Amino acid sequence: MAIERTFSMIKPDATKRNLTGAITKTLEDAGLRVVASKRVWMSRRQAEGFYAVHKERPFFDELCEFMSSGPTIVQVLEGENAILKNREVMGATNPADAAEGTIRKMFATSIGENSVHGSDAPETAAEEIRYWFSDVEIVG
Ligand code: RTP
Ligand code: MG
Repeated sequence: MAIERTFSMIKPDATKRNLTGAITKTLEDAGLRVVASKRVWMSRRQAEGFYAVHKERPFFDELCEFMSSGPTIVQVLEGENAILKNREVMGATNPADAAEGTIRKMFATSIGENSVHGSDAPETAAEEIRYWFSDVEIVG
């Protein structure tokens, strides 16, 4: 498996509880490398653009409200099989279903405020990285 890049976010519920370091360490301990990182307080409009794929879902408004309610850390992670590996380390969307040792099991408070985001496929990873980063901001 070749080295791959994925897009990750530490969501406002986690930055608010000062969990940026703990979550990043969990990602690093799993073999993922942070090759780009910045702290953003996204606007409602940026949240709606990022989550456009979910715009018909019943939780869309709540999700965009939450994601623009405080600071988020946006990151590019690199490693072998990075997309799947990151999804595994994150755990299930609903923390009640997440496996022991996953970020969402350890830190998430609800299905909505679930501490992290991670791309789900190579195409979405490329799109999501491009949404938040220019090439010069990614230093491998
Ligand atoms: P993500 O995209 O954030 O990595 O999470 P995911 O793939 O596990 O979940 P997805 O189905 O893509 O949903 C995106 C985000 O929307 C919020 N959500 N709320 N209230 C609800 O029922 C509900 N369902 C989803 C979560 O913040 C989820 O991560
Ligand atoms: Mg998703």
